[in-house]
Amino acid sequence: MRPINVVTRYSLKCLVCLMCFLMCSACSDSSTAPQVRVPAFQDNSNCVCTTISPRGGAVRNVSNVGELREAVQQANRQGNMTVLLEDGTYILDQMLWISGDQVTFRSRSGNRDAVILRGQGMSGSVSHIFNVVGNNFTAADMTLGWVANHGIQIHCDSDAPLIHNVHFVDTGEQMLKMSYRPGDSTSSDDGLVEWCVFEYSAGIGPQYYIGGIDAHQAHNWIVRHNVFRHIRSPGGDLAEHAIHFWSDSGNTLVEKNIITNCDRGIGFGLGDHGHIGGIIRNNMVHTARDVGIGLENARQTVVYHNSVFTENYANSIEYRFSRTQNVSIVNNLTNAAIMSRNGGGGQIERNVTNAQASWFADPGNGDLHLVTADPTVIDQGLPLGDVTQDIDCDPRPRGNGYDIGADEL
Ligand SMILES: [Ca+2]
Ligand SMILES: [Ca+2]
Ligand SMILES: [Ca+2]
Repeated sequence: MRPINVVTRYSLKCLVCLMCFLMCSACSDSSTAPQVRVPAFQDNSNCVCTTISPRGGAVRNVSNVGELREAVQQANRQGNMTVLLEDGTYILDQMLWISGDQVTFRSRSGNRDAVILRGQGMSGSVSHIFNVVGNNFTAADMTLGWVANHGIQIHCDSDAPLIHNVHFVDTGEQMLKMSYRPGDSTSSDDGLVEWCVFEYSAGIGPQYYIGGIDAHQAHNWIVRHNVFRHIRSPGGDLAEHAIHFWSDSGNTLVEKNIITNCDRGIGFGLGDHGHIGGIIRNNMVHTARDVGIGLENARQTVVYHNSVFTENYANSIEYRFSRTQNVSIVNNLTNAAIMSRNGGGGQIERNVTNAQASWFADPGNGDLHLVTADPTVIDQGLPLGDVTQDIDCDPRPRGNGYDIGADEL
């Protein structure tokens, strides 16, 4: 289970070729026992939210909705443009449709709380803030939401978006959506979502058809260092996961996120709409009604070093359905079971599933840092060469070995 290579976000296209090669190799090599193929995401993200570098192109400053709309029109005509928003609240009366390539929206101050883009509320007439069909879209350092559908929608084949330090609030459906069209095989590839907060201000969502990140047919996305709060359905049906990649999505990296008080945590696949490859590691997940990490028809996925605190449900991690094969679930710390359902198969090793609330700093708010050095947890993990940090970017291993779960003491 050594990493195959050193790969960064900027060489993900090489990774696609590599994964292609590996998948083909795995399929054609029927003479040996199946092995989990670990994708080559290096474990080197930085636990400091740094300002993104200028994206290039023309720069236009805006300070009101009229100027913002004019800037969008210019950006869609010419592409390659940065729109800097002055501090203030921008109340939209319709969504912003982004068709230009290489278009960036960010606050000039860099203060996420000081630039607010909002619609007319979750039952209002504004469907989105950003509805994106261009490539290389960037949104950074702002707050957005109070819309009927999605805060940001990325359409299929809109590649390499960057969503950085954005606070999503109160959307009528999923907060960040990567959509696909049935019969259209194009995909949104190489996206990065980092240092964002996704939450419902009332502590609960407006209906069940909500979620944090909902991605269909998306490939090579990275979701890291984000916080998800209160993504919960008010009724009997469950909300979608805080982070959900499905409908033939693949090679997703989900790491160092904190999820708290959500119905479901992290999902790869759902029912027949599966997922291939990918890594879920070093996350802290607290769910209030259902599974913390769910693999459904997800194959060749690794789930390493997560801490999961599950309330009102029997399983912290599930691997489910017959096409869930060759998954590896190792060194996770949970308070409920790790369970195969409906024929899911995998390598399940060195997990601790009887964690007590008292072991964690503040489990009801998703802080699953260890406050107790339980001897079944400390230094008891299986050595994994491709996990070199914990959720805090503390180096692993420390002491005499790898600590189970997301936190190395
Ligand atoms: Ca694409
Ligand atoms: Ca240790
Ligand atoms: Ca730590």
